[in-house]
Amino acid sequence: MSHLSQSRDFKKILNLLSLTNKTTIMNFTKKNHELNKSNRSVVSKKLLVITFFFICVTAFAQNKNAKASLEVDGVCMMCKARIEKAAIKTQGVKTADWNVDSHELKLIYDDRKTDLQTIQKNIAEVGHDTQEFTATDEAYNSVDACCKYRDEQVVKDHK
Ligand SMILES: [Cu+2]
Repeated sequence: MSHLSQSRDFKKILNLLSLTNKTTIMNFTKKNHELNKSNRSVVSKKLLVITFFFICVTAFAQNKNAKASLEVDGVCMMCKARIEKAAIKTQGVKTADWNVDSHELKLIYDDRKTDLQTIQKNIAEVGHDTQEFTATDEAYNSVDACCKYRDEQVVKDHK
């Protein structure tokens, strides 16, 4: 009888012990989980910052094949040749295509080597007005008679 009760007590103690153990383990796991959670949020914050940084870098990264289109005044195929030559001569410009009807100049250029202002200045220098730069009278006068795009009669004649 006494042996049985002893054994029962022992079992109780064992049970109690294992219960305490379980709670400790559970608490430990919970803590760990919370720690993981907070760690994860720190990691995701870091990721967010890094991602944002890369977006900024990409946005401001220079483009060696930048595309642009601008308006350049002119009237004929001789103008086209002159405009495109002046554009291409600008270091960094890869392609230049001027449309005689729309007056649109399509460009592909390395924006590490040049910019639209430089390109337009060079075009204005050979006598053609661009979106932002007007050719000097001297430059304008240097173009052939059939290219005088500021002359209404010449423009009419080309239509
Ligand atoms: Cu012309």
